[in-house]
Amino acid sequence: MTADLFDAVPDAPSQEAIGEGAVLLRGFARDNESDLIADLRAVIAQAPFRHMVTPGGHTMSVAMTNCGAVGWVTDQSGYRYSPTDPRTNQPWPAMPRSFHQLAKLAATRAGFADFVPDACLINRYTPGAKMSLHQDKDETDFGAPIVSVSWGLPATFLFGGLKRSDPSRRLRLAHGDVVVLGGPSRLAYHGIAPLADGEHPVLKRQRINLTFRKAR
Ligand code: MD3
Ligand code: FE
Repeated sequence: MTADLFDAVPDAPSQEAIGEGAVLLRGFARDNESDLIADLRAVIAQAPFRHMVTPGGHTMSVAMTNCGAVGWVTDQSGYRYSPTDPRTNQPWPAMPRSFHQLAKLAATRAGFADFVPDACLINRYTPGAKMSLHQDKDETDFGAPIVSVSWGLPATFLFGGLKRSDPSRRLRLAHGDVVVLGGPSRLAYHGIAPLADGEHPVLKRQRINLTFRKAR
């Protein structure tokens, strides 16, 4: 009877170990979300989302952009970090202070107080978009964690092991959830299942994921 009312009330932030060096901070990015989302809109006004092409020639279903000193790019010639947006050959937008602060606070909470991100990859999923199982290996220092922030529609996160064939756990990532991936989990295989349709009150029919990295 009152289920709808209760569903609209966010749970209190919580902290859960989901693997060795991996911490899920539910609701951690919900506090100052209107400032963060305003800063996100300014970044994407400068560097719009685009569908990049993999070295294998496939166009990704996830649209991407970046902010920070370097940004992750892929094209026919490979994956790499670039100081400039290949669309304009201009530097990527600076990382907003609000983003940097959020990433540092989350990393500190998970035991990585010296984390200094220099790259923030921004992924946009619309219904049906997915990210196949992969490892993040284009960075120089695997001792630094990756901090992931989710906003908008919920997604099923596939969290595997160090081998592609290891079984994956399925975890639901919802608006405001943050995951810190450090230690042995830093090189775990992971992906996102095809996004289910829905409508988020703020972000409508999309999911946005930020991943903060120390790329170089
Ligand atoms: C586990 N992004 O951008 S975030 C990516 O939701 C990426 O858009 C997904 O995978 C997304 O590379 C997943 C969670 C995540 C990020 C990095 C990881 C999980 C990870 C690195 C190692 C292990
Ligand atoms: Fe990844």
